[in-house]
Amino acid sequence: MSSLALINEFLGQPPNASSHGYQIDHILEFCHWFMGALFIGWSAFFIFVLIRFRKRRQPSADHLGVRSGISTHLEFSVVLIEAVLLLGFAIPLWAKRVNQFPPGKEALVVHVVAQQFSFNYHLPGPDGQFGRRDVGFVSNSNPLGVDPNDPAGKDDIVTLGELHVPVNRPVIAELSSKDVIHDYFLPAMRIAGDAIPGSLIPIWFTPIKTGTYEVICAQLCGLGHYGMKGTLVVDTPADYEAWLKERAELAGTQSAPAPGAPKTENKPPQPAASPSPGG
Ligand SMILES: [Cu+2]
Repeated sequence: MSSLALINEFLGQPPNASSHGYQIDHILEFCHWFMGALFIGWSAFFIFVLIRFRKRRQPSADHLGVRSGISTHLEFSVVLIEAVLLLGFAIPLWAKRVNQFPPGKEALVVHVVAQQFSFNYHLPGPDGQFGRRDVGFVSNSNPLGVDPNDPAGKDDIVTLGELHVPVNRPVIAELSSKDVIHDYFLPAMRIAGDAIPGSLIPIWFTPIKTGTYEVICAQLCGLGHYGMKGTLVVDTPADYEAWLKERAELAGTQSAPAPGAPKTENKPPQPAASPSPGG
């Protein structure tokens, strides 16, 4: 990291923990320095104008205005730099993020379902298949409405507020919402995406450092918006398997017990996922 990159840290950006994040950081770094230069330049110009065109020196208005071409050249260069930033860096990077998804088999696919005021996670469980979801099955104990009669959904894992992923494996998060527009934002992964009711919006990232990271909602979605803060835990593959196993054992206990599965009947309906009081 060059000393120029310290500007991101100075402005409060958490360290990057994803494989593509450094590209985002380079653009942010450049933008921050560029905006800093513009701020100083325009401020200096403003002060110059205040002094140069003060009333004592300029008692009557000059209707001809500016005669030098400096300001035109300056403004043209600013537009040029901004165009290069947008067309040369921002749009190509964005296009890469939305067009070049990792193959589904290689990636971990997780459904992120936002609601006021938390993020629910739906994982396919050991069989690798998501169970069907229907709004008709939604209840307190089955927040995502996983169909209890669908065999693919029997081992599905549903968690609230906390997601575990293995390090160095691409993660595809499919975002949707149960109520209003939210925005699933992983600052350390340098990725965010809107969760919009009626839409399924995929985003992807590859975590490269184990640790616990912040998940926040980046759309002001209601009074309990602040309470949507959650955690993303990037595990070593062994730790991730252990978490998955633990969750898989609890799976099925959150949906209404189907006939033929009496073992789960007396278990508490929701795993101890410690939902934070949304507010
Ligand atoms: Cu929200």
